[in-house]
Amino acid sequence: MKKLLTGNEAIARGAYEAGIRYASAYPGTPSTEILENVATYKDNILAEWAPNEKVALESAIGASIAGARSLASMKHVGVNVAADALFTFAYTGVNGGMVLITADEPGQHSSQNEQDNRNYAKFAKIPMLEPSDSQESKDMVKTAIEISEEYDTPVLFRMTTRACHSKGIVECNDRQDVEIKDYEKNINKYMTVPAIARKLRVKVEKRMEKLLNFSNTTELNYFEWNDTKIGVIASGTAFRFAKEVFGDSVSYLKLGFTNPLPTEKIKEFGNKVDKIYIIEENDPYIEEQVKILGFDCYGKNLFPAYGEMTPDVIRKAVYGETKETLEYDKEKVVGRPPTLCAGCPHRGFFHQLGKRKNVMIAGDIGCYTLGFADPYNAMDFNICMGASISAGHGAQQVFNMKKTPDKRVVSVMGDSTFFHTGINSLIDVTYNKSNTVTVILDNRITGMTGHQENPGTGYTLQGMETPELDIEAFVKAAGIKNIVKIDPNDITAVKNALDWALSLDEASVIITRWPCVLKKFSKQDKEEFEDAFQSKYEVDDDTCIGCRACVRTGCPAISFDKKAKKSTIDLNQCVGCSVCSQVCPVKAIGKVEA
Ligand SMILES: Cc1ncc(C[n+]2csc(CCOP(=O)(O)OP(=O)(O)O)c2C)c(N)n1
Repeated sequence: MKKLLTGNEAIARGAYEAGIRYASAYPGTPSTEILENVATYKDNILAEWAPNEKVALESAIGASIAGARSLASMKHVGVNVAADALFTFAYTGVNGGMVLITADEPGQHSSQNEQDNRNYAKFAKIPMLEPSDSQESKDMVKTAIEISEEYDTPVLFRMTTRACHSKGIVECNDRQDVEIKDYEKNINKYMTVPAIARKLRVKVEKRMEKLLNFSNTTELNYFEWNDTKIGVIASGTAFRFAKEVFGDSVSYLKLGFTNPLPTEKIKEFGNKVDKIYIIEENDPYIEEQVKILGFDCYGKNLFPAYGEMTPDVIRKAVYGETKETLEYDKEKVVGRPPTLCAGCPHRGFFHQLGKRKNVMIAGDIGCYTLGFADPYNAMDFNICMGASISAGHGAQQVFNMKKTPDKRVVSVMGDSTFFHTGINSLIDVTYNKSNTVTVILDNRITGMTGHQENPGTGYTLQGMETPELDIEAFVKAAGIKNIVKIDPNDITAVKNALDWALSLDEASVIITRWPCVLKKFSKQDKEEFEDAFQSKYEVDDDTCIGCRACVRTGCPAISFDKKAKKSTIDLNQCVGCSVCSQVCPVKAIGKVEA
């Protein structure tokens, strides 16, 4: 049976066919749809969202030790969060096969950094597979699980955005039904106290030697012989990009198994071709090995070490030219930077926070990161998920040290981010007697990555009802005494909450609670927000004085007619959050009459 699948859908199909029984992940572009698709195989695979990547990997590790084939998936930066577990699991090895999927982001389309996670395979000393298209994405999951069980090791499976999101025709097979293995207690394998771990450390080196032999013999690493003047060595989508540019005019060493790299195959290739191009995205991972083997090659001296290695990037580097594209009138194309949606509950809050002077605003990652942009300008920095509260705490301690008590830090964070790694940071705030203001922007969903359930929403990934964890209870348990819960669309409530929090010389938490406008309400939310969004708002032209206070809320439903000097609201976009009507100084914005 053939299907048209994205790489992420293909991985899910591969997990099904490979007899995987348990899968866990935390969402993050470009990996999110992997688990969303695995979750559709409800009869065969238990698929779960974990609160963060470390928990996801650890859960998959537990499932493997208990005997099931398992999978964890995450975006590249998620592996940083999970790395602690990964490095030691590399020592113990598996019972049921286990594959860790890392979805890297050359080009940083939706990420705060660009890191080459191939280095993790080398660093943790585990085998790595790199599919280049959807068919390989599906097939290699099975191969990864087989390698994992045969060599007793977790396997890193490296995807990139193009491999995750582009579609290809995939030949699908039946599921291989694999019994869950028996679990037997085995201290010498799984108890990584130093005396045992030292022995496991040696085992890891021996395993790498065997894997080197595998790398040199497996068909996952293959030659494509054409003219031998130029030889290209490439892995992942970079191989597809190279083929698009060079076609059959050069020879290739295509690498699908990339840790350890196949030294013998590289030597054979290097000795047969006149000139070697290493085409790889980001770090000189293959290039360094080729150079160690004594071959001169063109790598990062010719191709960039950052961004995507698209066909045009390769063409430009090799031939000094790019392919012609359609000409169009660039004046007519309007720039559309990302913006908070009309009716986004983060708007009212940032509209007010941006007005505060003498505050440092510690940001975090989510839709609310857009609070940094015009017209709010309400964020000073963001680092990684969970960092706003802890980095904010560190900054506040320094302001306090400098005896500038008026300089205050406000840390902002979404609900999913709070469950991800925010809780630990809040514990740090109380434990170390900080006086930061923390704002948890609870929009009842993991918004930025496309509405994934989280521990606060009352549902699991596979649609089961589950207890909705109470953010306020966590905040109290973390020792915070000053807590207020507000509707972020109520401008006065936001203003009062900020005044109150900034007047205290102790830590405080403001929880804003209002659902993301794009969210399909869950049962609980329907009851709580039943009356929300009942009416839309319009501008009365006669009363409007053209002051643009409503425009400065940054709502994309509002536009300003420069000639008439009046604002207008696009009723197709307006969802009735009412923020604009509250900021209008002359009450020109009112509910649309039914
Ligand atoms: C370690 C890590 N994992 C995942 C992501 C991807 N990611 C960015 S923001 C976000 C979720 C934000 O949800 P929430 O905190 O609820 O804020 P919202 O977008 O709903 O405002 C995720 C999963 C990331 N950047 N870093």
